[in-house]
Amino acid sequence: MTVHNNDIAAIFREIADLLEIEAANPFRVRAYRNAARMLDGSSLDIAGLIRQGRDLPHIPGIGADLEGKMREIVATGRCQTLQKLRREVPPGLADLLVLPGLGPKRVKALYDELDIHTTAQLARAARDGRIRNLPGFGVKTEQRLLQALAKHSETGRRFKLATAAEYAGSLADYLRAIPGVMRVEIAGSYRRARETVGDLDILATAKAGAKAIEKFTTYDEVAQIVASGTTRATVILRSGLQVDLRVVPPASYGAALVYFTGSKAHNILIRRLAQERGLKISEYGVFRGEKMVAGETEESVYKAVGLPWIPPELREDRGEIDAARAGRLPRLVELQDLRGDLHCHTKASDGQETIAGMAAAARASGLDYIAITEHSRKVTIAHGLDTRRLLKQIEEIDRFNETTSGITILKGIEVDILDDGELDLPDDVLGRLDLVIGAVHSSFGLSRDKQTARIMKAMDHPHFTILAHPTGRLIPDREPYDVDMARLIRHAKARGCHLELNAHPERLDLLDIYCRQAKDEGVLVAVSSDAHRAADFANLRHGIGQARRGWLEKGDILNTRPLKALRPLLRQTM
Ligand code: DGT
Ligand code: CA
Ligand code: CA
Repeated sequence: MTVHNNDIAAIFREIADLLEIEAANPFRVRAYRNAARMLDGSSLDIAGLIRQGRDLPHIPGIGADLEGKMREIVATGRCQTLQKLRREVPPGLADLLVLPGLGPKRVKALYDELDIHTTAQLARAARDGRIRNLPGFGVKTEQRLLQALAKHSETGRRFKLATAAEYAGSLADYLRAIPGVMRVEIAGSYRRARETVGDLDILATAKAGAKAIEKFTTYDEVAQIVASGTTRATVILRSGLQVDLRVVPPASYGAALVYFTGSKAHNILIRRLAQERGLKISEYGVFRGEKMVAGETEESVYKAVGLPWIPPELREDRGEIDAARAGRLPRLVELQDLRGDLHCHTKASDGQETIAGMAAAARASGLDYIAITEHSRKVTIAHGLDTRRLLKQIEEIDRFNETTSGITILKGIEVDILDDGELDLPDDVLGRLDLVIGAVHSSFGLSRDKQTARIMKAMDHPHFTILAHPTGRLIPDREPYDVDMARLIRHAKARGCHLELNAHPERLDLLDIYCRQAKDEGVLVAVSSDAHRAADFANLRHGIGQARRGWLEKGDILNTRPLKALRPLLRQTM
């Protein structure tokens, strides 16, 4: 039984939810949530270490009790504590928690006061106007719940790319190890690096296809076999993730890869190009009459329709065909192009590591510099820094740089942009830093005009360097706030500041379409990890995926610069 970090995190999160519905001790609830957050998105393979009988590194917040539960989950796939809670809490209540705006306290109130324990009951009560009278709810909440319920039923469940990657990685390894299997590639939205995926589409070539399919359906994470034949099968994993596998002959591999990588809109354009040339294109190959003229590689398929190979991240019908035909496809940025990371936290605010710990991890990831950018004082839950503590950290970093070679630490801050567009720390201390990242962490509901004006005013600040996670979206819980991004991009250009592409799996913000607008306006994008622990530098690869979806090249990214070329770019040009 293979258990992933994400599985343990999901169990801890469910325990926390159910405990909270039971009004358990808040510290206990928080311990489970913190542990879940630590596990989620961390690239340290906790389950693997436990399986191999190795000691776990000391993880802040994970004591003997939680470690014991992790061992239990890895060994058995279950957790007694959760089983017990599930018996105690009415079924269905936990399902309500996935709706944005519904935390455990509200779910408990809905249950206690109105006997609501399913989404259907909730929808009915909201339509009847019965929710608004509950203490702490109101008309606005009721309307938001109705919207959330509508969206919930139409989109179903999508997986964050980083979460899907956990499952995809071990499944692909498993498939590659099956005797007779030759090639395995994960296609679909996953290969296009979309921020969420609806399901995994896996393509394989194999000597004995039926045998490979049988092995696939008996993978130990399979919870349900939806369909199974000699060349294809569909299963649902325990995590709820659906996986389609198709086994194709090697001669069709390229054609099948183009087809199943999509997007659908891209495929339709390719098919039209083929028709114009008297060709027929399908997942089996490119045909002139009965004769197959291409299909073994993707290159051969694109060549048959008169195009160079197009990187998967561009295959969204956003002008990639015209660019390819004109020989103007971008040379997309790659992970190895990054020289540094401009957004990291340490223990001084809400991170887990010391400065030295983060520096060592960054160096091990091949980076030459990182910026330490703690939260500012307004973010009290993240233990944000005031002037005094920031000055202390500045000294600490100076000392570190004097005594350490191989990596340089830049002094920064993730300063809150206040409601009125002012920054949360005084000018003189900001002026002593190498860079200032401005971030919106409050008042997401401002009108478009106010939000835009607020952020533009922050950019006017002489020390402002980079706008953090520019739309504020959190996948799947928070939509981007309403802001005129085109104006922000033009303003950034005018002020000589930059936009961040935050690589945290829940953010991937700047969004791809805005990356491209930034590039068109000549505004540089900083692909940053927002690392809170050593393992988080691994998230940079998802940021690069998003940057590639935004057509960004090495030169469009701020932190592909060597330190010397970077420094002048951190000062506003005025
Ligand atoms: P997802 O799973 O919702 O994140 O998005 P995709 O793009 O992975 O979509 P999926 O899994 O439904 O199908 C995988 C690929 O198969 C899709 O990107 C393109 C191709 N495909 C699926 N259905 C059609 C179709 O009706 N026509 C064409 N031309 N291609 C299709
Ligand atoms: Ca898919
Ligand atoms: Ca699919």
